[in-house]
Amino acid sequence: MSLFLEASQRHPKPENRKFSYGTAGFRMKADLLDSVVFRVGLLASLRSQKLQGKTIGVVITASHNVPEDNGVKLVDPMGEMLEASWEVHATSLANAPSDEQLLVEYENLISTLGVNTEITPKVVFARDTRESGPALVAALQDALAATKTDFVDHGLLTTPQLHYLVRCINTIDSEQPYGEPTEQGYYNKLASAYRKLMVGIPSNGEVTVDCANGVGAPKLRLLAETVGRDVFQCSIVNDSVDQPSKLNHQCGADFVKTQQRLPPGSHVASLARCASLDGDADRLVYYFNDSDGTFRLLDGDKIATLAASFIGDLTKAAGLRSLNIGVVQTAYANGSSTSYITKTLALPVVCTPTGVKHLHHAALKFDIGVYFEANGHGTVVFSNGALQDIAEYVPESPAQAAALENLKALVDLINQTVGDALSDLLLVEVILAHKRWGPKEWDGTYTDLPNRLVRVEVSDRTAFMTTDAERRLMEPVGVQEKIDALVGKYKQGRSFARASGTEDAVRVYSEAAERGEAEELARLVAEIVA
Ligand code: NG1
Ligand code: ZN
Repeated sequence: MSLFLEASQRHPKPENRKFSYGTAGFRMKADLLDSVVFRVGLLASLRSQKLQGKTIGVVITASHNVPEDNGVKLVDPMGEMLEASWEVHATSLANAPSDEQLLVEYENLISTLGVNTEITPKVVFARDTRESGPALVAALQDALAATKTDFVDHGLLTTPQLHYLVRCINTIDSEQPYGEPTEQGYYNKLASAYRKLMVGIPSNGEVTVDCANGVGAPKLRLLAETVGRDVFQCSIVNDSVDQPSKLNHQCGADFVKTQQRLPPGSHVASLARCASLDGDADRLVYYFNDSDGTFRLLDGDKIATLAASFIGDLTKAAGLRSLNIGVVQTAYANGSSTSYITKTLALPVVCTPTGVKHLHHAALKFDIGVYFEANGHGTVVFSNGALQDIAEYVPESPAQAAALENLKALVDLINQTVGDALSDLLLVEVILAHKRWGPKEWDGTYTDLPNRLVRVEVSDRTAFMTTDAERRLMEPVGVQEKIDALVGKYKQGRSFARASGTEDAVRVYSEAAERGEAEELARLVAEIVA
């Protein structure tokens, strides 16, 4: 085990730091991450051995955060987020105070988890465009070498591309291979599905895509080339990946969603479709400038409703009426979107705590589950039963046959492992083309209630304990009653407070019938919480 200790000594843990594997893995200032990434490498290797040598993924990214940050997270064999019960193991390895204690923790995990160390572990990894990426990759490789892990470095990839690769690798010899386990295989799968869906459908013209100056830019370019300009025209902006300080700066999905305005410097014609990705291309939002110049955001809720309505129509047209379709949201979903789904689309809605792993698992309970966070992270998942029904159904008319073919292509177009901005972009483009809708028609499906999200600095955010999918506070005692009394005074008022899982703050969300009221409600709830 001296190999282990020697390697660990090269990656000392910063003193007096407590790390925690949260909703986005570990995420912080990049210069604190070296030991954390090394230790995540150790855990990736153990997880692979525990799962009989299945391939585990590691992504080095801090998504929409500032360029100085970075992060690391694990991907499970089916391309899902790390199983929740292993998050504590990640946390305990990351916090071992010395190299020797790290070794003790590591061996402890081997025995308590019953890991067979004879099995050769397999890991694949990739990173985003941050400057700190290569050094962190070196720390990861050090851990993988020390544990004699077989690994493949996939260089720069979007987060969802790595999820795709992991699933492909682990299903290659199964009855349901997910796809060819290469980056080009990813483009080919999406492009071929997109082209099938666009047969006989007039193209909807160009979409302008802001790539947050991140990894999405070169990857979208490759995807667009594979799809072909005859059916997919996109203009790529904010693609300066060679200037790392520009990443997510005044652009990208998080900027557009939180600021509710165009990235400065964008010049778009009114009613032209625009979209923004985030720094690792797993979030997507759309927007446009209306004819009177007002900015209109088409966020994750609007993407979810668009997808759910299209898939609902398609399954009916294909004759697969028995498939149950549901939508999963979080408390941040605009109340108007929830009413639209339940009343107009007549589909069930489930609300889960924040964090896509919660949404993903809830979505798997439907035959077809559509899930999106309002910030644009989401996808659609098809159950095995639904996939089987779709594969085996014998259409009773040419119209049913055509719809069924489209449904099959849609299954391939959607990255079912995780929310994927590139796959979601093609999905939205297909649906708009089929419906012959511009952004205004899409926006017109329902009107968002005015809303406000504020960040409140508190002395101890762990004091804020929630229930009911984070919509109600149980602690500090008495706070929820005060919020309730306030909310009751506002027409269509709704507000909640919860501790952020990624920042040291409490977030307060509010909505109400009028803009001024939503803002006032947020301010007053923030005062209660502070
Ligand atoms: P926190 O910081 O727990 O609110 C944020 C986002 C989540 C999710 C995670 C992971 C909001 C309000 N919250 O979580 O939706 O994306 O980051 O990145 O957007
Ligand atoms: Zn992201």
